[in-house]
Amino acid sequence: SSMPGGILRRSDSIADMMPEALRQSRYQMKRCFQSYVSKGRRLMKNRQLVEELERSADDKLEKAKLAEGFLGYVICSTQEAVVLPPLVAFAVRTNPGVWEYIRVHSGDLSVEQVTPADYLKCKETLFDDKWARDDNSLEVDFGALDLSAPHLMLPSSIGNGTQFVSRFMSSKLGGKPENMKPLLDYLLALKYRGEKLMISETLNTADKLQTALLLAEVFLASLQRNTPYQKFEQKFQEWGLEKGWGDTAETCGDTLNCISEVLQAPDPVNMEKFFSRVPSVFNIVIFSIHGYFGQEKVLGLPDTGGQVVYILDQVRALEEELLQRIKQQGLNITPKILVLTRLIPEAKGTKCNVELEPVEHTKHSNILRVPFKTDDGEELRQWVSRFDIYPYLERYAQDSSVKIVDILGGKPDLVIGNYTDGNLVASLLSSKLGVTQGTIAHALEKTKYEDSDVKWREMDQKYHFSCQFTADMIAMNTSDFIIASTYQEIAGSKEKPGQYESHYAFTMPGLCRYATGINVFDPKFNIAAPGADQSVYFPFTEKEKRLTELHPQIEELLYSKEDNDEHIGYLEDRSKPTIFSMARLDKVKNITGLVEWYGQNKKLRDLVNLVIVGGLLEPSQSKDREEIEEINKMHSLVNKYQLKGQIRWIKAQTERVRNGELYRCIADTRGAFVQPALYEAFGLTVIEAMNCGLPTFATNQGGPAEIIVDKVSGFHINPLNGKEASDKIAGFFQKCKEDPIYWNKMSTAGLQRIYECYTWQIYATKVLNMGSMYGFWRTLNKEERQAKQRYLQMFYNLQFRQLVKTVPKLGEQPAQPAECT
Ligand code: UDP
Ligand code: LCN
Repeated sequence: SSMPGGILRRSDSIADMMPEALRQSRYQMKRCFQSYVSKGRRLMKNRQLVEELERSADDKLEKAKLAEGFLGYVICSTQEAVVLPPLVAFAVRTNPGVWEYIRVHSGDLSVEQVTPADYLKCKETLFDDKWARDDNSLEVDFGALDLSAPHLMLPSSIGNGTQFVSRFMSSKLGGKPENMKPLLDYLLALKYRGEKLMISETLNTADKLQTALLLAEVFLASLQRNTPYQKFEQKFQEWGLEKGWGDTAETCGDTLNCISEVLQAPDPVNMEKFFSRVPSVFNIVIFSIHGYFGQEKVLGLPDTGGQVVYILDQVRALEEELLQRIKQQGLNITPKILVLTRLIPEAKGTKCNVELEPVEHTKHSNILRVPFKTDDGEELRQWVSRFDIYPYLERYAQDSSVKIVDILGGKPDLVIGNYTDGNLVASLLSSKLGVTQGTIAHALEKTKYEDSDVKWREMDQKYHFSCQFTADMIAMNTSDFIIASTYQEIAGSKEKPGQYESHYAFTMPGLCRYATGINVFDPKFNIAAPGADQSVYFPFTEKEKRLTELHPQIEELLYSKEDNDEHIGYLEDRSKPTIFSMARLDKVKNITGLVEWYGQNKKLRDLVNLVIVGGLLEPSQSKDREEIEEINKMHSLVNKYQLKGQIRWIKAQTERVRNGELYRCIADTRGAFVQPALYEAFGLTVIEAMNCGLPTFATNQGGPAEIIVDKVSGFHINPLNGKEASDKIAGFFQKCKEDPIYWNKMSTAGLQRIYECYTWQIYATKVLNMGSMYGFWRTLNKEERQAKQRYLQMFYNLQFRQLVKTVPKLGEQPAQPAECT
């Protein structure tokens, strides 16, 4: 019963198969388990478990046999194990999203399957024994309330929520005519500012609606396709059909046909089409609360990175798509999008102290800034780190909801949160106003810090993870849908759990045990990857669009010989191609890693120059502890490897239009972009570079591994193996030298990849479809949803509010150094 190849079906239980496997190599197994328990109580991670398993083999042959056998497979799939001699409890992850928990007795090798909660209790004993043994410790099980909610089955379908939902709805609405009632009710409820859309009250049964559709279809067939809606509006109304079907005979006919099909026998394709057509979303509110949120001079300020870029581009894309849809629906409605952030009176030269600011390149979208208030109702004047803002959020939600309703002239149709703070406020608002909610997390902090859940106490003073993880749990469970940028964000890879997945079952001893936190097989999960603004990041080959007026500045930035306060180092040989990287100078961005690889690789140094944009140039200029370390490291590497003449280090650049041209100027040298991060949630710079036609090497840890298909549309590099990474880059340039066409081939393939998968247009289409579809989905199973909502409200009140009280308000503590999102 061993598992060669390690393929396990979901139905195969490890607990069932393990005893037989243990019997097969009983002697080594005893030795292995002896070694596990010999060091006493402890938490073991995958690598340690595998090492000790290998050590228990007598020779190479046996080692190979062990590794290939079922037990080797189980140990390799074990993310972590809790050793409580004589027992060892394993958390085994056989596939993305699929976990099994077992307990093995090291003496008699008996095996028992345990629940996630039981596993967590074992784990807790290592950190808070008393709490772990208390029968009445707080245990939360959000899964217990999903009684009839359907779940996906296959790991490969995780993240395809809308597809699943449309399939499920088709089968639920089909069959008997009365099954169609929810959809009919949904249509009957559609309106804008009190004015009915699509159908009037008279069409209150599926039969009546079908008859009306039939009449209208026959009638439309007699018209010219481009006949404007106004010409037959009257006729439509006589049949009980209101505005919203289309702007011409053709679009109306199309929508009619689609809804007819759905009414007769719903199928997933028409179901999806139906929700992309139905006029249900006009006003959207997007929360991005912390940081400095603005359109200029904010990038590089603490807590302010890709999230700001993402949201501004997102708003532009959503507005464009909304306008197009509304026009096609034949409606005369102005959509509105509000980005809610906090107003910071001490704005440091940014516009973060301005209440209402139009979003550039949009017609109807604005940034609305609402201040945080102190207990005595005063405006909080200064910036607050994202780790410390919990005490202000509830009040913020109340204040902003009043303003929102005021500006929009009513409720929004959709609220989308970003990051923990934005998602929590979005949850409060969506519960209060009863509107559809979407969740986005550019990064979930829990996975960034090892064992930050079980060791929350140690970190709480600095990070307040007790608040953050609680808020994340509330938001994920309240939200109707979750937008992820990549699959790995949800469910990771074969080897590594995803960010959301790591919230499935976890515990914060002394605080709360999550028997089920969030399940990645829930159909609320969807992938919609962002793009890059294509008016800024376009291919270097589009000669007529190139910003040649910026070339003298860029020339100075890259090639002038003198150091100044913007750049240090210079490039001796301009004829070489350039490798380029740009990022905040955080540790995880690993820019110093890249510099070191370059320094150590003679071949690479012979072939190319290195240009870095990021951070500040002097440690004394920075307030961020991590950045200071990285700045010092940069200087010492430049000296150690004598890089002057081959490296140019330019400080952080905030003008994105010029940055776009900078990528292209690097492409002019037939260079490449390198993103060497130790981990990257998504990686906007990767798609910016690819959009400019710059061949790209990017980390295989996180989002970029999915954006790029290795050796096809760019290259993966392993940030933990600098030699291999730098050889791979050198190999590329060597090959380009021999075959210049190769460079162009990679450049084009990168662009092709972008156009197929990573554009804001694709994103906007997907997200608006989600808004519409989940808006209906949430009306199904109402009772069950309400019960869950009650549970969440109680949890918010009894748990979250108490935790918030542990966070000092500003002025009560020295500000903590923070890093950015
Ligand atoms: N960026 C910039 N100037 C810099 C460094 C970065 O304008 O000196 C921009 C970059 O072009 C990208 C964003 O900041 O649009 C960074 O997003 P990414 O997803 O790469 O990383 P994050 O900072 O969000 O972790
Ligand atoms: C935050 C990050 O850390 C990046 O990985 C993302 O690309 C960015 O937000 C936009 O989602």
